[in-house]
Amino acid sequence: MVEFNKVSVIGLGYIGLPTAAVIASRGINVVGVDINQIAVDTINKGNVHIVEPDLDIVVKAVVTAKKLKATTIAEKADAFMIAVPTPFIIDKEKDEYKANLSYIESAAKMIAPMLEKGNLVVLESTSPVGATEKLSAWLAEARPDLRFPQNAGNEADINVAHCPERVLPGHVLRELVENDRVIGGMSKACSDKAIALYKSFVKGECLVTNARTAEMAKLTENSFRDVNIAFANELSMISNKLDIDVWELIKLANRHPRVDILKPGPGVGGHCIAVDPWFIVSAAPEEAKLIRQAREVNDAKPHYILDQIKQAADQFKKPVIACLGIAFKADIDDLRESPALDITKMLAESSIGEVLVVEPNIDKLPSAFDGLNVKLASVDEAMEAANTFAVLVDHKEFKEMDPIEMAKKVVIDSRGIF
Ligand code: SAJ
Repeated sequence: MVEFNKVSVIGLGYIGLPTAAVIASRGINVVGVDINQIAVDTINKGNVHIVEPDLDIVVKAVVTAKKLKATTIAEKADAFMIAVPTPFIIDKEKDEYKANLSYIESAAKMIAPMLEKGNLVVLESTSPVGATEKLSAWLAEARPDLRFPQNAGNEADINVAHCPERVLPGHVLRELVENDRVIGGMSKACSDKAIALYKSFVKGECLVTNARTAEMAKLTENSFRDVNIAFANELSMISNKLDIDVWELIKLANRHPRVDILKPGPGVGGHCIAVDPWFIVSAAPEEAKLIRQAREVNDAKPHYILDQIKQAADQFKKPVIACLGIAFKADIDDLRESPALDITKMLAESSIGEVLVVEPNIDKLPSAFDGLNVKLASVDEAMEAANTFAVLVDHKEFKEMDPIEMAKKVVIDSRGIF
């Protein structure tokens, strides 16, 4: 059994920090590395710079126990786990979407001087197919004195594997431990070593494959969701045209034992599902027709909902529109890549009337609304002042609103809660 006395996690964000904290809680020494000095200082004080339930408690415990420390400079370790962002770059002229691997390249350059024979390097970041091979090539370029799996296979001095993260924001600590993991080594030895690392903190099964399949598995999971949400979104627009209640329709269709339609909404937000399918499309544009079309359907949905809200508000002399929710999904405060926020902003920019933002998870409007005629309001204030309601997020506070009172208002309900 391989022993890991010290693990280094590169990138202390939404995935890296919880992963570092969970491994440290198993008694392994963990060094977290991040270029953000403020994040590093915050963690070393036992605090967190990201919002995730219970993460603060675990980080405080492992920092106090001296099992986790953060730094801006890489150190030697037995295993390195890379959890840096892999955003995509849009070339609007060429209509091309490409993955930006520069953070992985920087991480490779940072850890390469620290590598020693027997070390394991795992890429956790969601990546296009081939990224793990690229990572290994960057490491090999910086360390010609060591043997890497692309040339030495099982005999390599350094083992390299891909193990994509697949945790759901809001449930990260539980899913990190309970979810099954796909582990794709660049050789059998690489996979074996990576399994030993993950077995130290994962209760789910560790499923072995090669690096390319592991990369594609993660992209496939998120594309599956995207395509299926697009199907629901398309159904909602068809139903609207044919005067059918899409929620009733889906409920009925889902009573078929082999049908399970997802929920329509105002579009797809977050940093994963709306991004990852493009990695497949850009790698195989001729073949990935359905995946591209799904992205386009989901990206068009906010504009469709915006038009519906505008039409509804237009019947009033003085429209006062309450936008219920601007987060990217229910019961979180995360506003990044949020279709609800985009719709609210476009609505405010259209100057059609007064816009009230009802978002129980924040206490200050984000800078996206600077200079616009938008106010943050409570549910009660909105019920008092607004004549038009746009339900953009299915937060629990909205589900508790009085349906009889709501029936008296003009409501565009993109989440089907009323
Ligand atoms: N949404 C719908 N209808 C649905 C389900 C979701 O419109 O039926 C919308 C949500 O409102 C939201 C977006 O899709 O705007 C994404 O929400 P989500 O909860 O489905 O997923 P994320 O982005 O929070 O996390 C996903 C997860 N992937 C899958 O469920 C396949 C998570 O497991 C991944 O780890 C994460 O992406 C990631 O990092 O890739």
